[in-house]
Amino acid sequence: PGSNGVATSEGDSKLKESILQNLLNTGSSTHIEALDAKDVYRGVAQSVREKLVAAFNRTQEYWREEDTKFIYYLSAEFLMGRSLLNTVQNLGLGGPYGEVLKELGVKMEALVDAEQNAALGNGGLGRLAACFLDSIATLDLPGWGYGIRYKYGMFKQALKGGYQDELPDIWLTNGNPWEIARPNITYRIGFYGTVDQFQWSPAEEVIAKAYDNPIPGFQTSTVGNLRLWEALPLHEFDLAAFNKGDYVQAVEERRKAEDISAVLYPNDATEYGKELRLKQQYFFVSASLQDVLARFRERHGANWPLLPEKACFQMNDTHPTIAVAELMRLLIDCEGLGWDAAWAITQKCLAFTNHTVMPEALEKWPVAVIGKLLPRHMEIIDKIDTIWKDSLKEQEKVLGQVEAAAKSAPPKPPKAEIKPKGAVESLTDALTFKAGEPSGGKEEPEEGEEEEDPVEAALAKYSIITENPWEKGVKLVNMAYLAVVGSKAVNGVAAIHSEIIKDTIFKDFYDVMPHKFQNKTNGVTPRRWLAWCNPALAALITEALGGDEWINDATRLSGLRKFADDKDFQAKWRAIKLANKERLAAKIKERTGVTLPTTPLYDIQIKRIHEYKRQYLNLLSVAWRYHQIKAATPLERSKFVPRVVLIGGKAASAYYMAKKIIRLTTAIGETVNSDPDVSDLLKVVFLPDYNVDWAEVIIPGSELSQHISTAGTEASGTSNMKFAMNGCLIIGTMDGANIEIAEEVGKENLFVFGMPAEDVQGWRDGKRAEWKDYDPRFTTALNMIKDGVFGDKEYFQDLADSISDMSKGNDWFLVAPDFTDYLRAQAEVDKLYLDQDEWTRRSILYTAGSGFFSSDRTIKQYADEIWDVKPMPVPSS
Ligand code: DL6
Repeated sequence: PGSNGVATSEGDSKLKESILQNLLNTGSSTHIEALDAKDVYRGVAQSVREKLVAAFNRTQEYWREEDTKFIYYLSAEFLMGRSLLNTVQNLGLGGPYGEVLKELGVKMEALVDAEQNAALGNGGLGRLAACFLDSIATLDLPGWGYGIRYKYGMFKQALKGGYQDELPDIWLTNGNPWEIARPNITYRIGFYGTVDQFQWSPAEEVIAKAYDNPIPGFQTSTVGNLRLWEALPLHEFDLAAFNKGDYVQAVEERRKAEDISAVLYPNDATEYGKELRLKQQYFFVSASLQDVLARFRERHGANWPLLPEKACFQMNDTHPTIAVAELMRLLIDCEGLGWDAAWAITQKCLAFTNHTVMPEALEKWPVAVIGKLLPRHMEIIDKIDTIWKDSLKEQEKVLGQVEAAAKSAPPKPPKAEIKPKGAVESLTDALTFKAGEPSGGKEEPEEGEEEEDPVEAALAKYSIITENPWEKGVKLVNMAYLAVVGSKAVNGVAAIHSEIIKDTIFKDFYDVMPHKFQNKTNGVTPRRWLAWCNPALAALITEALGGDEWINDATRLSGLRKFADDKDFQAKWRAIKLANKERLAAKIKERTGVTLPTTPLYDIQIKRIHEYKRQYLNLLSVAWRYHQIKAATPLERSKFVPRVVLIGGKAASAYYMAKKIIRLTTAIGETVNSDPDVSDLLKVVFLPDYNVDWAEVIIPGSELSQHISTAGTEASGTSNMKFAMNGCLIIGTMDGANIEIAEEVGKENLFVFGMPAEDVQGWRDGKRAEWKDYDPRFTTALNMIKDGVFGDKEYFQDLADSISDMSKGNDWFLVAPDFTDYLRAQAEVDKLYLDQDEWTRRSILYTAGSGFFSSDRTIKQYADEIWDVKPMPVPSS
């Protein structure tokens, strides 16, 4: 039996019987020997599921009886990855299952690989949500995630001639043993239609059907929940149309409804399908809120003022922020509350996390789109905006501004349209914004145009509804502003990020309600990201610390500090790292066909491909390294520190430059890897279809990882935390959570470089116009790309242009000015790698310093400082 009381008390023979029975029940043959890996996976998963669901039912029943307060984590993305290993381990069943599977001659690793990834997320934000669910359950906090059961998750990335090819992620074909369908839990979700006397009559309706995904905590019998919604038609089939021979019409309603939960949107830089995306957001938010309110009503009737004592909703970025208007609508239109009462409840129940300052991800929906799809919500948002701005007129700070504005210009009739400050709507806008138009500054009214009312002008910057600076007359709802106004707390995801949002995107809101703003530095679960993915290192840590308590109290990892200088311990640590590198090399061979040596330094950058993450900077330094090797004499060559450079990540389908960066990586790989002059001194491989299960092999096998965003652009990063936990050294800028990692691990142990965040804006605004100090090594590397050393010269031209000649407004993410310092840091890396004892010492210190980055710590802070939710462990019976 496992250590948490969840595990079966059955003897091994009973467990074996249960596994065998399930193999036969779910398998494609009645002969065990004839079953393939997928059959065995399904059978084993089914047997684990029985135990999981029993504990899940006990937990949920207990929480219901106790009528405790819940946290509901609303997120359009949950990047869960695979479940079998995590569930077995979290339930404490690793031992018994391992034994029985061994007896049956089945390898756990083979089973693990037979499972499809649940990739219902794009990247950091979605994986963070998954880590949070793990910690919420482990800490016995009553909490559920709420999201969408996408039929197709994050696209699969293939390489076609070195270019990204996107394929659908068909992840449900073999069934999903980890979910429980709830055909009796359904809600109607309306769209379009008209509003008459505050009553909305939707023109279209779909059904949201619930699926529960139990989330096992570790060393506890608590099993939490992720409830995902599937969209279904109200009317299954139009028989009349069918009988008339109109077969398409007969299933039209089904198809339209199913579209809503069909595909996870590849984030950012895509403009298409706006309405469908908003539909998705409203669909899952409405279903989730209706669900919570229905349970509340069952228990407490119409005692709605009690709702904030029973429920807190955390809005994960702007995607679920329509919740502000929907909660108001449900309370007012469906439950009969007055505006003020509903608003007081809404503001106490909601909290908002911002995950980016990248303008393209800060959603702004055209008023026309919301007005058409959700007319009642548009009315509510309008009223929230008006009341909010009216309330500001009484604030002393604002009053001062208004008076000052009034003195400088006599009041005039209000202008029909208000110009917002510095709004940037899409990636293209963000990139053109640098050129300075429109500046967002106050413009002189054109002739014939009426001047603004100074009071309105002073209040405009607080407006939730703003005018699109790029399209005159088009009004937008700034969803982040709506969330800030409608929430009790607003947080950023790393210390620097939480400061930046107060100074930039939310400056005006911070000025008038500073009490709302907080920081919650991200974290990752040490279960999946160290204990389960790196079992050999985990065993060594447990041995050194004299127990495995670190798995749910990661602060204990600091106990490793005293082993950092111990030569025997270092040797064991190094041997494990090497074995992990070998495992990684084997996986790379399997997935790409490339054979890699395992003696070189493994240098890794895995994350979404984005200009601000600067894979480009990495590639330029690789080009420079290649140039140096080529130019060196054989004797000089023998002094190079061999490197394997691995880059992986997906580019949003419409992100032109990101796709070129992928092609540049593969092109460099093709040239370098086949050049006999280079031999094993340098290898460059693009890791296709980077996802959670890849990460679980890559991170333990890494030695150096790159987190090199332009300072001030990466909100936090979470892979940096996973790498640190696994003893991988970091080369990085002082950005996002790198700063806190440097504090915990010791800045001297990181390879830090680059312009600090506080200088970046000044540089962009001023210095870059006349900057000409290009490092000749930068120019050489860039020219190699331009001159076709890596082929595809024409294709790379605009990519190269985008970082050439800053004075023309290029190189927004400051690749060139950071290049020199980056090469310095890279030279330090090479030097240190020659001193394996010192390298290993630092590696141990990274793991020792990573305890702070456990998502258990993050979740405790959310629970105490925002949610006010208390642990509620299920008593052992
Ligand atoms: O907070 C999780 C994660 C951060 O670690 C990354 O730094 C940040 O880029 C990411 N943000 C997003 C937001 N994009 N959208 N939509 O993914 O959040």
